[in-house]
Amino acid sequence: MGRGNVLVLTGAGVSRESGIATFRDAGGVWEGVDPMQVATPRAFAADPKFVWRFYDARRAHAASAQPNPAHRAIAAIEATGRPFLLATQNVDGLHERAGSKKLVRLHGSLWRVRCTACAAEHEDLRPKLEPLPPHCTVCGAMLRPAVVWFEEPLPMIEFGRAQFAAREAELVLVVGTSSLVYPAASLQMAALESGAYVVEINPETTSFSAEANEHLAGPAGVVLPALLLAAGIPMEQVV
Ligand code: BV8
Ligand code: ZN
Repeated sequence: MGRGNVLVLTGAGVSRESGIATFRDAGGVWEGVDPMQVATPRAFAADPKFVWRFYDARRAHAASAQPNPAHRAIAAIEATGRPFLLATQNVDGLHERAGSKKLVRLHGSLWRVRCTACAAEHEDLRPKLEPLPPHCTVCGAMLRPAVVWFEEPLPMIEFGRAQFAAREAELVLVVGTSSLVYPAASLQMAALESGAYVVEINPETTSFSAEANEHLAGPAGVVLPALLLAAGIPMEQVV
């Protein structure tokens, strides 16, 4: 304790106020489509074009969305210069666009593609990819979205950094996640066990709410700027 390290863990709820649907709420992504049909290695092997269409639509949607006050508040905490890490499950790139730099992407990114054969990985910021599925310029094999699907392991270095930060943190903010998807949801538990003060920010109660030291009920884009105001952290200086 007294280390001053801050870890922020985020999920889809943080982008809700940017107009991006969450996964498991009413009207969420998984209401219209079964995750097992689009977000598993098996689904991709069975119908790559169908899976690519799903991700292409999400790329187009994310490209037209803007970061909201929650993303900006998180970037402003980092900008104070205290020991900080953001570990996000989001793949939409809005944290980066709000100015967050010290971040790990636990579930990859919509804006990166990876070769299914030679493992070449690169950034691709085009909102729409034509024709689908895209192919590798190095070896000609099919490209896949560089996101983590169900039944796939999380990127080891990123998850390791988040685990380390969870054990070192004095304060952890768990923002906009249902805390249902593992191993990401194990991070807030590890932080609690190491003695961090863990605050959940979510308009709804979740499977984690009873464990958290505090639950601040409200939208992230309202609660986070209010917390910064109370802490005397300016929102404007970022980017
Ligand atoms: C693995 C990325 C092993 C791509 C996603 C049974 C028990 C425990 C675990 C398992 C189990 N059965 C299977 C598993 C494992 C599985 C898992 O956890 N399943 C759960 C669902 C039961 N996990 C895995 O498969 C992981 N891999 O275990 O690998 C392994 C090891 C070695 C070798 C090989 C394999 C991989 C998981 C990664 C899945 N990837 N997607 C893409 O996006 O398409 S999952 C998906 O859920 C999302 O992408 C997201 O990243 C993730 C988390 O969701 P949330 O962000 O929390 O979103 P959700 O909709 O759930 O909640 C939104 C919240 O926001 C709500 O609480 C809402 O109230 C709140 N909210 C709304 N508005 C606001 C708000 N909050 C604040 N402000 C607002 N305005
Ligand atoms: Zn290749």
